[in-house]
Amino acid sequence: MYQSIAWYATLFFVFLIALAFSFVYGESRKLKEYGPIQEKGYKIRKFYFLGLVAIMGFASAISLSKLPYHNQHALAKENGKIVDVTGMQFSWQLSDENFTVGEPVQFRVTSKDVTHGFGLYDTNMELIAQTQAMPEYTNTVSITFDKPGTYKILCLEYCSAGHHVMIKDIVVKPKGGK
Ligand SMILES: [Cu+2]
Repeated sequence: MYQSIAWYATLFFVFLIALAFSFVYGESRKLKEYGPIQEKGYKIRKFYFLGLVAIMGFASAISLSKLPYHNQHALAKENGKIVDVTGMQFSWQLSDENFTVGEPVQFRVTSKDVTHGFGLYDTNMELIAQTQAMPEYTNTVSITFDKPGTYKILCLEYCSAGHHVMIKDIVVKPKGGK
């Protein structure tokens, strides 16, 4: 769903930009006195700037509060389980592969060889968590699975010929189920 929203929003804004360019192109062919146009332009610029600040401020305030990272980290620190993840050409190794709905999990991600990208996809193949898998570094990413099913870990960083086979299925069991 988010992908299609992003897609249509992008199309819409590209269209707006194209419209603005064609307007500017059309206007540039007319000969007019420069002074009044400049004055008008400065006025528009002020409103444009303030409008932009207002819109961006509003969008940031709304979207930042929806970022799950902080909550997820706090949850995982309290009672989450730690799973060490090692990426290598061309597979993923997990220290624990038992996952249950509702249990906060902290993935500690590193790499044995080159840089990989740890991408966790839900049952609808939507990306729900990601971090870099880098040799000699450990990056943590926390998540609480909210529905059972088969999730996938995919490599998000091109790491040579076998990159596309770096896929691992992980099965998340329902709460209380076996
Ligand atoms: Cu890789």
